[in-house]
Amino acid sequence: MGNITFTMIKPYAVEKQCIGKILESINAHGFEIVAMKMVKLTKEQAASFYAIHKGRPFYDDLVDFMSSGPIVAAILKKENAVEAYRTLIGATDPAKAAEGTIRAMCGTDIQRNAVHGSDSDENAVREAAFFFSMLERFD
Ligand code: FUP
Repeated sequence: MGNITFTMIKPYAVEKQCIGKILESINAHGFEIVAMKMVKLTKEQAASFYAIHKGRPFYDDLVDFMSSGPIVAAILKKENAVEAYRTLIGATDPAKAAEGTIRAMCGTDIQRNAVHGSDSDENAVREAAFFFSMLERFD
């Protein structure tokens, strides 16, 4: 059971001025932010990050969307971080996400669903290393 997870505040949630609300919820639920940056991914970088979804019907649209504007990337630290953060963000589709979750609060639809959260310890490690060097993280 790992103690870090990786998150991105996606375009549109950034555009909707939801950064503050999301970070406040993250801190209020006991996650420590141990790395953070605002960046705009190129199409190639978004394609590489989401390579595990290659071939799925939504892949091309997802890559276009995730490279359409700035995102906020962060590493979060907490005991059992991956599972705890998946609970905090709610279901992939904001319409199905439980009340009070980040996706229910700031998501718009299944693509513009406010945030990404790692789905396993292995992916958390891989995704954190995709965005942050050893000099940029404090976990
Ligand atoms: P999640 O782990 O909850 O982020 O969901 P998935 O791994 O199933 O999907 C990854 C991302 O693909 C989602 F955040 C949004 C996008 N997606 C779509 O755009 N359409 C879909 O039907 C499913 C996922």
